[in-house]
Amino acid sequence: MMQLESKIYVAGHRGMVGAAVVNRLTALGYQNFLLRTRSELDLCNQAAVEQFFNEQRPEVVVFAAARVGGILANSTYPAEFIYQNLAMASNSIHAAWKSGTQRFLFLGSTCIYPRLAPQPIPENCLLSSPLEPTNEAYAIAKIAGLKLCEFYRRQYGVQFHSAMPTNLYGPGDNYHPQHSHVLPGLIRRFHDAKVSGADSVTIWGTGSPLREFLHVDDLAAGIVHLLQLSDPPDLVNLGSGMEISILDLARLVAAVVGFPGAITHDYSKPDGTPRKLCDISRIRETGWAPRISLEEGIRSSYQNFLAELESQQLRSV
Ligand code: GFB
Repeated sequence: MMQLESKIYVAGHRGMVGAAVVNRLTALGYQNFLLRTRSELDLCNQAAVEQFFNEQRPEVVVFAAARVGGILANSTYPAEFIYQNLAMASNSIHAAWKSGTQRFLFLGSTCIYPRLAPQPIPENCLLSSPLEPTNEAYAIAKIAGLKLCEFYRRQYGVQFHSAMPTNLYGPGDNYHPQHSHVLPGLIRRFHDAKVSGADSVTIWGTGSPLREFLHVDDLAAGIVHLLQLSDPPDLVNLGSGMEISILDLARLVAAVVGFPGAITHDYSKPDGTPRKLCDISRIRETGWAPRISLEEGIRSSYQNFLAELESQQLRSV
């Protein structure tokens, strides 16, 4: 089990998820972090990863490093999404096992589940039918990662396990107009429209797909909670348990930002999977529950966005 003095490697600590995990652990008194930026350690480079693990020997790893993006980035760059995510996962999981890491928490995404999975999505429907095509590349890499953990745990008795977060948002999100996920994409678009005095804002697709959103601080609490379990599940969903249509989400963002105009549609953009609500009963049974409501989370995210914009720290890649 993780102790206050455990040597903890948070892979991807500069990203939205990794940064939230480091903050949460720090607030709880953990201090012994191993952190490497991408330029210091390229997780796609097997030799460099093996050297890092051999020299540093982390006891606990939280694997929040990934090539991520919204629906358009996923469907435009499938080669990068599958290759980079597969390489990072297999290099790190294997090197961690070889160097004696006892605990490894791998983070995936609920897009690993079939496109037409039963709703809410239970963990046991993994690999039961075809994936959503817009994010198949990312999903395949993440499925490989969670299976690596499962098989190393089964064969070698190490505590390697996985969590599948639903769509995330929060401080440090990526606000790129094309590459981002829907929530930061809409915050940026409605904000720009308000500032420029535009009459309308265009959202992608029909607006009818249903999505579930989890604030990254709730996710970080869930991750730390999982790390503190003595016998964590191999695979567990981490979500809010609530869903909203993309059109209603757009209306909510418009209200928070204070944009009074109309909402129009760009039907040339993909809708993606029609519905993606995860079943969170497994994590709830272990004693974790989300706390931040969507409206509250969007309000604080808009404040973060304004502060990041003001200080020229806004991520847009
Ligand atoms: O968040 P998003 O890009 O990802 O899109 P997915 C969610 C929905 O919002 C889709 C619509 O139906 C989009 O068509 N949408 C409307 C927009 N306006 C916008 C906009 O301005 N930007 C974006 N991005 N979407 C991703 C996967 O799927 O979810 C990843 O591709 C990952 O692999 C991630 O799993 C969590 O929920 O469709």
